[in-house]
Amino acid sequence: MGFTKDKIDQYHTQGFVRLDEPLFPEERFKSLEKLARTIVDRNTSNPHQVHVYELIKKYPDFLYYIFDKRVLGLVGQLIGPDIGLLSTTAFIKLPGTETHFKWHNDFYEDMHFEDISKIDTTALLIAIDPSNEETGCLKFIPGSHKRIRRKYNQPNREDPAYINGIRPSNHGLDDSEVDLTNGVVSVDLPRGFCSFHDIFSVHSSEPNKATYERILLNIQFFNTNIADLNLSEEAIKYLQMVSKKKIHLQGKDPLKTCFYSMIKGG
Ligand SMILES: O=C(O)CCC(=O)C(=O)O
Repeated sequence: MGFTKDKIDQYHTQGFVRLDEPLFPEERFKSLEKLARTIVDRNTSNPHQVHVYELIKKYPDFLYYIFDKRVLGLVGQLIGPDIGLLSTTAFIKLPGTETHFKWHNDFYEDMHFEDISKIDTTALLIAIDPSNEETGCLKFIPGSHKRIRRKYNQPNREDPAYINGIRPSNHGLDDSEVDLTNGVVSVDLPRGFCSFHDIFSVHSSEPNKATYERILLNIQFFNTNIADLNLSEEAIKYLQMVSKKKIHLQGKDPLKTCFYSMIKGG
């Protein structure tokens, strides 16, 4: 298993790519699916906005699948062999709800933005349920990962998503930041399939119109080999501070892991 050269080129040009085969053998996927289902019942206090952040803190068994050699092999093809874990989130869209995502990317301005944004990152999406037109699959704007600074709408404090502590991306990018002239690509994922996107890729998704729940796991990784990036001393100190308690997965670990807290709500 692995990406062909064309697929890797597509990832770098367009900012996203789908693996055209299931991520795991069926038995392994079934055990991941069973674990993923257990989180739904415990996290539905607001059925319209169901995101479970810091998944591995609450459900450490997910790590077993993240350390899988297939996963690390694919990540390595996209961002290199030195890999840290950035964030783990489950996105659940219950049937009959309005949960959806306006155009956004997964990185918001924070301290040392210029430095931090030089680090290669990728987000793995695993479809526990089919992610398609009916359930509201992700739509990407090809090439949008090449621009990193973007302006967001101001959060509306009356919005239930805001009250529920949801990340700023839910309020969506300012219209001036959404350029659809290159078209939009829907990435359809059958059950058990996966895709990767650069976390600067602009994407959105519609509500789930099916009669069943749709769970999508989003696992973000970063390249821990930052030695050649010429980061400022302040940024390195900052990264060292925030990375102490994070998880190193493979290869070099110059920072003793990651910059998770740079990503709001990760
Ligand atoms: O759950 C969805 O449909 C959207 C998820 C998303 O925006 C993301 O994974 O960054």
